[in-house]
Amino acid sequence: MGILFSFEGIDGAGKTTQVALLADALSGRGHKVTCLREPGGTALGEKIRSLLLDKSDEPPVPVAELLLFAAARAQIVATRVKPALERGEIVILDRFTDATFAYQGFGRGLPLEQILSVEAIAAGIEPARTWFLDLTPEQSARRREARGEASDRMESEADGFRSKVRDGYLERAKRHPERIAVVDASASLESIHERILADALGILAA
Ligand code: T5A
Repeated sequence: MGILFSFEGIDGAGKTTQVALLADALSGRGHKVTCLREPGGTALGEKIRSLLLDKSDEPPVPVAELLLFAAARAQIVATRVKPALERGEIVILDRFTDATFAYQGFGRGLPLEQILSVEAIAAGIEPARTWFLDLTPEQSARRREARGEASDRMESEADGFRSKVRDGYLERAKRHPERIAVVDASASLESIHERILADALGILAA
């Protein structure tokens, strides 16, 4: 059986950058690594990603948003994540269930019991380690501005929304201290990577 890792954080925290660095480092040590992103990672999931992130005249209401993220998750877990784990691979997810807890639970204010029920249906598996890259909403806004790309529907939410999302992640980390490592995402790319790689290698060696 393989091993599942995930990265979390508010928009622009550096997840995609750190996923790539970790995947390269582990591949270079001879591991077979599969990287996937949520929402997306499957043909169906990429279509759902567009429904969720493209700006539209009729944005989904919070419950519809929750269920669309869950549908994309059910698909990727069944068709990509579990098969890769069964092949003995390391799977690295760019976002997973903690994102729903933080964004739909704290950001949108949906009841946490609903979030956890849907999580049990759509995912049913837990990473061995999750790195929550912790950045303030102000730092996130500066990074996203520096990148100069147009914002998607979720990124267009105000900083107040990201502040609630960050609180959600911190609450989730308190609930799962053995799984979720809180990493200061304002540190340098290299120092964050070194810390995460050391942690990952420790888990793989155990
Ligand atoms: N969502 C998702 C939910 O609401 N519920 C859910 O259940 C799920 C799964 C998905 C959106 O959907 C929401 C959350 C999101 O709003 P996404 O594509 O995962 O969107 O989105 P983002 O988080 O927006 O992805 P980003 O690419 O914007 O952010 P990353 O991946 O965290 O950041 P990254 O690596 O691209 O870096 C951002 C910039 O910062 C620089 C990078 O070079 C880049 O320019 N950077 C650093 N600069 C200085 N120091 C560092 N340490 C740096 N690390 C990165």
